[in-house]
Amino acid sequence: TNLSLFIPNPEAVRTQYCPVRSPILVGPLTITLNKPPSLKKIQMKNRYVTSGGSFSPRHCFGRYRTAVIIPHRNRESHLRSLLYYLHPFLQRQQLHYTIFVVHQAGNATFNRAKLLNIGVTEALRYDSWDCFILHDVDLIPENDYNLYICDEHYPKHLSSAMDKFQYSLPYWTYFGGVSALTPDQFMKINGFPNTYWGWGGEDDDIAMRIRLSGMKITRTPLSLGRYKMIPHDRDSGNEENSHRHNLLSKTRKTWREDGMNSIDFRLLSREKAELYTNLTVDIGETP
Ligand code: UD2
Ligand code: MN
Repeated sequence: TNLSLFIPNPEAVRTQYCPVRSPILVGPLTITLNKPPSLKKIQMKNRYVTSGGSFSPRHCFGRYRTAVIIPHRNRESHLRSLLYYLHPFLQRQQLHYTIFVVHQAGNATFNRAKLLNIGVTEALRYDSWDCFILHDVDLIPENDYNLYICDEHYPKHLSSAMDKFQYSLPYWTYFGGVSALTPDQFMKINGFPNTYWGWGGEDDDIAMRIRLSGMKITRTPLSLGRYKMIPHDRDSGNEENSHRHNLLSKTRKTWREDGMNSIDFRLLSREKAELYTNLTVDIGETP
């Protein structure tokens, strides 16, 4: 007899789509932010995550393909805390996902929105996605019913209730923190602005782009969109952007020319780390 016939093929059990609602969600999570765990420990707890920080549900076909994109520089301990909580969170949601970290090289002024545009550009080069999750490195979701999938109609704001704003919205059009856009929604607003260097304003520009392109913001309900922000000071190299009010007053004129159609950067490296795909980029500096 041919013994190989008796070797179970682990893929063979994957014959169906995962259910629309994952049966293994737990709801509210306890987040403790004392000492960030080591990468080794995070790897050991996430043995089905493959190189580059990717995962597919093992017993069903994932329905949703999600790319999580994290703008980053010099926040390694925050990144470890986020990976520690986010990998199990995304696996319980039965998503097909990859985590991308877009690392700004050099010491020039930080540019969060441009890094996110680059993350989307590179993620699309690598695979096709249903949804991009644009994610601050220091925000930990506190409820896994806050699904990391997109709304089919409108850009979605996921971090609607953060501890730093007493678990409510700081103002009505607020769009900072964590958001979810489909590739179509992202292209419809011409992506994010490339011209906001330093802290602040870029999130309001994005909110404005959404309105100017005829869409609305949808949000995770406040009871589920709860996040803890790891406490931190303002980073050096990310000083408050004093031009932001001036830039915002011109968004109506500039959004069609400044964004995905004008992006300019140099990809210095692309490595598959154990828990994420790292993109190191030279994005230039304030003109
Ligand atoms: C708020 C918004 C954020 C963004 C920012 C203004 C919240 C929770 N978030 O964040 O989405 O709109 O204001 O730009 O309100 N980063 C680095 N290294 C740096 C600097 C920034 O990795 O040196 C990344 C990191 O992912 C960080 C994000 O940029 O989470 C936003 O910077 P922040 O956390 O310093 O600003 P914050 O908390 O005021
Ligand atoms: Mn922060």
